[in-house]
Amino acid sequence: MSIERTLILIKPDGVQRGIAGEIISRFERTGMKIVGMKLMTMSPELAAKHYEAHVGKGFYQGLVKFMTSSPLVALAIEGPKAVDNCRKLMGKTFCTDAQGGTIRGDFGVSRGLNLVHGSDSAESAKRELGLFFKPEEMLEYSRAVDAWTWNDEDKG
Ligand code: DAT
Ligand code: MG
Repeated sequence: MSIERTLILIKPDGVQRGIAGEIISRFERTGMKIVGMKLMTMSPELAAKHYEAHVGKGFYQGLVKFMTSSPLVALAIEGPKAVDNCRKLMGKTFCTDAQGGTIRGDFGVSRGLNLVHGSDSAESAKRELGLFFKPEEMLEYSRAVDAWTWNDEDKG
């Protein structure tokens, strides 16, 4: 089964710059399904859990300060190979390195202010979705267009 769920965050810079909607649209227009969405401010405690793999790195404190400084939009997104597909749409970590056509390449110029987070593996996605969403906050629903968006072959 290759229908996956992944965590996407529109980071505080995306919300402050008024491009959260445009960024969400990049994911939405592929046909992937938004199954959870909320505007929230990340607490230091949540940031510590979310970024536990980066504790001790030189950029860690600045990263947590940035991520907790202002509201972000958290999304749970579902679709075939959603984890890798979302990473592909995001582009490389630093906007300066990200290809045109990607979110980071098209909307940003910074290293750290890179607009968007996406889980990097199925395991991270499971863990990170659990940090941001209660099970009942991720909805199961069908759309009339689903049958024209992905089919049994995509479900692997
Ligand atoms: P990604 O967000 O592409 O998964 P990551 O998980 O390696 O990248 O790092 C998490 C965030 O930390 C990243 O989006 C931006 C910031 N970051 C990573 N490496 C950095 C560095 N060398 N200098 C400044 N910020 C960095
Ligand atoms: Mg990462």
